[in-house]
Amino acid sequence: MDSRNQQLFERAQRHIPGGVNSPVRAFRSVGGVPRFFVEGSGSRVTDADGQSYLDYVGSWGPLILGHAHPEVVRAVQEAAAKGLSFGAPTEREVEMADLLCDLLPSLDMVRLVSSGTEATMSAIRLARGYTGRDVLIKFEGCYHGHSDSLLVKAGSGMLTFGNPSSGGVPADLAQHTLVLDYNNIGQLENAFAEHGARIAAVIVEPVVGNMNLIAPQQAFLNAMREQCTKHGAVLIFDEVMTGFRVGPKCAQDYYGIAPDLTTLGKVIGGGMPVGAFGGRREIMEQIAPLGPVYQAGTLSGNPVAVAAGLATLKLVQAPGFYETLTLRTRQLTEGMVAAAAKHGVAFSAQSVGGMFGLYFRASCPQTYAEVLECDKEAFNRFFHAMLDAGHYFAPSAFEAGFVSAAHSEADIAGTIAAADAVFRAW
Ligand code: KE4
Repeated sequence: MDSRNQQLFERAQRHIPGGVNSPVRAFRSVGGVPRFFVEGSGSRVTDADGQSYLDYVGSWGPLILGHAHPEVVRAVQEAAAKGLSFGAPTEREVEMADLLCDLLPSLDMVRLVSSGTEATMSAIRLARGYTGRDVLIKFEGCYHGHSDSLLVKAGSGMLTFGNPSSGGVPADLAQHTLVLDYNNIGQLENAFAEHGARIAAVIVEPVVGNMNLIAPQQAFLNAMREQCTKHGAVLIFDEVMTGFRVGPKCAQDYYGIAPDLTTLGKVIGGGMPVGAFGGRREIMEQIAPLGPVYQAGTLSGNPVAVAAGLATLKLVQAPGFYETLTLRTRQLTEGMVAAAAKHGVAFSAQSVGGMFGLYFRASCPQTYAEVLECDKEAFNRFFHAMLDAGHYFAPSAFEAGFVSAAHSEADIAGTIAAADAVFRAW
């Protein structure tokens, strides 16, 4: 008899492409049947077959407090009882804007949207409108959502402009995107030397979470800041994933870099659809209705979603929140590294704040090329062995993982013990 997950997956594929509403959920990278979740509570989720898992995906980052935090749920219920949406300003959006600008010194102004994709798409249009330039620099392996200018892969040869990495993206749009190598300072400086006057913006994940986790070299971020300042390009920190995940004031504070624009999402919605872009006043004042760069959204600043985000952002500001989250995450990665070493498995791992990377490679990769050296089949084998043991990791070797404040020391120890058993049987 097929499992309930299998039955649901077969049914889902009739009317939903691939049976999922976002590709990574389909388990195509790891194989097998995706789990259909019916409930989450704290550090755990339960699937349609009643199987419970310790959750290290957390909806890809938003659930930093764990699932169904009572104060977040209550905030949503109270807001919903007063109306789901107005398409008009509400005090809660003003509270959110004030809070974000108070927490992030680089934000003079901020605009709320409904997803990270909308945030980065809008920030790129704004940077192009503000500078009057077209060229965008991004880095191979970084993901910033699915707007056309970002679905671009490196052109052949060095410093050549991009080609579409997705169907439906016009070549003459992709050609405005220059795709460089993450942590490669020389290449970045050469690109500015050659094209500086045409570069509207650089968009970067200050800690990469979309080619597995890659930590930046401080000199790389410093060079990026210097080059953007020197050439009048807009530095966009895409903090959709790192925002309030790596620390109380995001990656920009963690690495001491003030971007010109910041994009946010995930944690600032606490599991509900909220994104944001913000930054220097002189740039943000180019956005409609003040300026010539158009951007809009029916549900932007939705009061129910913002209520979840506000409740989440208030709770993560509690004294010691990030110290504990960082400690738990480090305990997880160090425990798994020790277990793999004990059993002679080529494995490495690292964490930044509440996010982590696991690699079937002897040392942590620092570049996209080194990520590609990781043993993907080994990861897939590990993924399924841990899934069967009740520990749910991202269903792809090219994704970061996340710990929540709801993960107890016992949870972390349990996952390490499960990994030890998997490595022992390797
Ligand atoms: P959304 O449009 O998915 O809300 O955000 C896009 C985005 C932008 N910037 C960064 C740094 C991101 O990580 C994301 C989305 N992250 C993926 C996880 N790799 C979301 C999961 C998915 O696509 O289903």
